[in-house]
Amino acid sequence: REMELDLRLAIRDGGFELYFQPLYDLRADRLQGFEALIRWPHPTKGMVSPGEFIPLAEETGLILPIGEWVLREACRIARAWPDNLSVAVNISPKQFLAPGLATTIMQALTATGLSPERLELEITESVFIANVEKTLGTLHSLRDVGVRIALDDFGTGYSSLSYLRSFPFDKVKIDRSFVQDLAQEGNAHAVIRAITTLAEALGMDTLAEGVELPEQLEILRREGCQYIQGYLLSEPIPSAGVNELFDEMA
Ligand code: G
Ligand code: G
Ligand code: MN
Ligand code: NA
Repeated sequence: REMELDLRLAIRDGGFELYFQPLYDLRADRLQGFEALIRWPHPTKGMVSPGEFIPLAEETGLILPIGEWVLREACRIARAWPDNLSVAVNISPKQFLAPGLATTIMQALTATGLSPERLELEITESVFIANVEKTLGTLHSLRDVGVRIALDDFGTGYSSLSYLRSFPFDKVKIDRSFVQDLAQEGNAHAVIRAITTLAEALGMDTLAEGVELPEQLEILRREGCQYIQGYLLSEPIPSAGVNELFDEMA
């Protein structure tokens, strides 16, 4: 397929870019760090969104070299940030289940000099479906490296609770579908409260994704959600934009 060939060329030629979206700590009232999100400025198609090419990359196995590049690049860029800021990197299911992930991560950390506690890996529940035992083994080996682990898109799978009990995630990222309903009256408040209460009891942080409205932020704060992310604060921005942000903050 044409798109597959283009992906191979982009891998060979360094044709990807990372954008960054702020993760904000409501309780401490400060920036926690940024989530790295890949972008593909395509020579003829313009900016291709990861929603369009990550599935193909997963299917073809090209996610492995792409994922290695993302890790290395995210660590390299974060190394230059103030050292109380972390970077979150999405790890796709095939990448997670491939052998040697812990080694790849250690190499990225060593090569860039980023300390492990500044790197957060985001995984989705779908990795558990493939093989629970193997997933737990990999998660523990990553924990041994010293990186933090977040469960992404929480609530979209079908048996999330059993995974929460099986592994001590550092953070649970509540899917934006729950946040969207927050501005209206209804059960969304109760769902957010239940997730934050449960996560807290299990010693995990909670982050709400897709926060777009001030009303949503206020409700999340009230319901005890510690971290937020969303267009209300900022869209994903290029690395140069992150540096401008630091200049403004200084
Ligand atoms: O960045 P959004 O704006 O378009 O991302 C769309 C989807 O692509 C999200 O589900 C996001 O998790 C995924 N995604 C973005 N960047 C990466 C990446 O570097 N690796 C993987 N595996 N997924 C990514
Ligand atoms: O699947 P994951 O949560 O890793 O991907 C994050 C996705 O959510 C990216 O595509 C990012 O651009 C998108 N996103 C981030 N903030 C918002 C928001 O406030 N509203 C919406 N609709 N999407 C968002
Ligand atoms: Mn994510
Ligand atoms: Na998510």
